[in-house]
Amino acid sequence: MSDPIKRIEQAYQLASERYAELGVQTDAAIKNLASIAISLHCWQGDDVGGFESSGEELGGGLAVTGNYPGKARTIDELRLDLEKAYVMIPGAHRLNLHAIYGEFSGQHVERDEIGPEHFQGWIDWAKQQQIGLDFNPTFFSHEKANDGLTLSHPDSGIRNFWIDHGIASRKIGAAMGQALGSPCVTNVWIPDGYKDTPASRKAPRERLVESLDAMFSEEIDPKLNLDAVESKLFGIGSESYVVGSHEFYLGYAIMRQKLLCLDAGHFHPTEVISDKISSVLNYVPELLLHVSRGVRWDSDHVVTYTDELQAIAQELVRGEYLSRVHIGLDFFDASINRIAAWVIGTRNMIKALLVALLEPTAQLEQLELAGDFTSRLALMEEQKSLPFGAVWDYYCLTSGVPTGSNWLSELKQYENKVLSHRSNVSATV
Ligand code: RNT
Ligand code: ZN
Repeated sequence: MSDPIKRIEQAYQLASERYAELGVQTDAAIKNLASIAISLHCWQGDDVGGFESSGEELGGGLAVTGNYPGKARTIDELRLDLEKAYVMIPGAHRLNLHAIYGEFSGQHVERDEIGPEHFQGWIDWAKQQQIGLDFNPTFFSHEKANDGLTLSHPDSGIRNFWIDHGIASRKIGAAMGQALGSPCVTNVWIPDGYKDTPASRKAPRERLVESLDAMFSEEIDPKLNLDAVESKLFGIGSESYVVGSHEFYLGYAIMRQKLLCLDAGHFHPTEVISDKISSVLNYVPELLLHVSRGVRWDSDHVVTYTDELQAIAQELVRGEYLSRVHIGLDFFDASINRIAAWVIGTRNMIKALLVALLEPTAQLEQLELAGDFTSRLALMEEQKSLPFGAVWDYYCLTSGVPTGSNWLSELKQYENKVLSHRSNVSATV
């Protein structure tokens, strides 16, 4: 039994029999799992820097800490790093791009002038990698966002500039969706808010509704582009008031039938998005998730295998919501190897989905309906020690990606060969 492949296969066989006793088919779970795409966020690769020539500092109240060497400095480096991440993650996934990651060839292209041509290289690369693309207009790291207001700005010139950026971004999303044959989710997050108590909470919100309506006025085929809106509780510099709060966007998404984006780090610390999914899906057509991990505040830590991550995955599987929920990741950690951050976070998300797919949900629901809460609790607890690790290893093995922590040594080699030769430019501490 020293052959590691054989060991994984045998362990899987035993696990499969164990799950079958509960009426769960591991093969079916694996097959379902393979069809779920996770959208990896490009911005973990370079600390939300992007490739505009203006060299604006990270804004919008976003902060990346750490100065781990090897940050991607060019689009080619970022693609190389992403390719490295994808081969360590089982399944077929997506990439989530921000507008500042266009290929501007050293030219200054204003945000309201960007077009699909600046993302042709990404589209070609995505085709070759066989991944779908998602998109985000960038309403931060820009002189016109420096006072912390964009789409809700009192100055109509500034508002219109950002509306035009949003319009341009939706066209890029549609071009991506068209070229790749899979709808692009274009997500709108703006940093707008006030550090201190506002005199009017009302006016910026009324302006934001108008700006969003103007931005979304052109109908776009949902087969090409889907619009999402993302709320936040507070940010650095917007501690007292955020224009796009949860209630604001929940109402907007319901009223205009847009996708609502729930970011796991954007709520009160004891509030969880796993409990919101089955509520809001009664009213909005689809959801986008920004799976993240807040630590004390919206600190965007790498996604780990937490109770909340498991609860999110359970909700998606139990509610049969997978076709209506787009799963994206959103964290930025510059204190560890940036590719490892992608790999750890994404593998955890997939692992949580696998465990949810291995749950004997029907049985639990029957117990619940019968009022047998003792058995419900007992079975839920027993499940926590079922051999899902053996199924996970087998899934990695048959997907042709490293099993267990074997990906780490591969990544260390890449770090020595490639990352360590990159000069540590503009590290943020
Ligand atoms: C910010 C939002 C937003 C960003 C990305 C970079 O609080 O979570 O989603 O993280 O757009
Ligand atoms: Zn987010």
